[in-house]
Amino acid sequence: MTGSLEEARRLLGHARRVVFLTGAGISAESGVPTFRGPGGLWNSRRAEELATPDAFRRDPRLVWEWYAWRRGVVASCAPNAGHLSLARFLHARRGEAILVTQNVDGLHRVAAIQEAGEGDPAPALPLELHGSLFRDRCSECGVVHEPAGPVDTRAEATLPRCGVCGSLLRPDVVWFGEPLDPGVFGAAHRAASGADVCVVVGTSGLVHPAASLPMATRAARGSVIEINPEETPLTRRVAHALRGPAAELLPRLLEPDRTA
Ligand code: BV8
Ligand code: ZN
Repeated sequence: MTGSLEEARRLLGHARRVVFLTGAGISAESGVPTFRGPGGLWNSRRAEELATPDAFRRDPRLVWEWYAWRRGVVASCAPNAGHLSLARFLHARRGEAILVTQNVDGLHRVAAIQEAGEGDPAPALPLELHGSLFRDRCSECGVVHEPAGPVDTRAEATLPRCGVCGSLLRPDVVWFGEPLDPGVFGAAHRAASGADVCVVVGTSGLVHPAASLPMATRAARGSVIEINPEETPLTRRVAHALRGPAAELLPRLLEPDRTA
């Protein structure tokens, strides 16, 4: 694996344009449950049934109960060494490196702001393919709202409502069967198609269209580096599979001098 890490570092060192694609695995060491691993959120049938527009139409209270619980879990989590090292790399290589995430936990945003200090966090902010747990959106008129505080999920009547049209608010995330924001996915696909290297961190590579992004880099003759403790459907298509946890391997890949 060390050989692969050295070669991956060299590849990254020569790359003029880099895109990162992250999944739930990068937040695992921050204590955020993944979706499909042991104890994963989707393991209970509930989860996959709840992250759909039909579930929200049928029982908005139950769906909000699950998202309010997840907000509480994530609110107590902090970015780990993987998030922070990646944010420093994005700040240092501003304009040449772009971060795309499937995660809705907001931890990349926290890391970008933390590592920017007094500076502009923008170069390290992610393109959020699946939205954010910490924004609400009107289920009718689409207006986005900052959450006004903890959601009272005791009854449908106590759920948050839109300040513009009075309809129910929903979490501002992309559910299964819903299209991704075309502007966000378009920008992510352009970044992947134009990258010399795509670094895929902590994703099972099962959810589309996000999982197609590393192949867009390959189709444009770029190389893919994967960081994951396990093999995934992407593994056989990557140039370097770095087998291990992101909080350990990202700093060793991105900041060799700092982690020597
Ligand atoms: C779309 C937000 C089209 C919500 C999420 C049948 C019916 C309907 C749709 C489909 C269908 N078949 C296929 C589809 C398409 C579907 C899809 O891909 N389904 C899959 C499951 C088969 N996709 C969609 O529906 C998408 N929309 O296609 O729309 C369309 C077009 C036009 C008009 C109408 C419709 C929307 C997909 C978005 C769904 N929303 N999340 C919420 O969070 O509640 S997806 C959810 O999965 C999360 O966002 C998550 O990020 C994402 C992917 O999971 P991962 O991030 O990969 O996490 P996972 O747990 O799976 O894996 C963790 C990995 O980390 C593992 O590999 C593990 O080994 C590794 N790991 C563990 N520890 C560490 C680690 N790695 C590093 N370090 C560690 N320490
Ligand atoms: Zn509204």
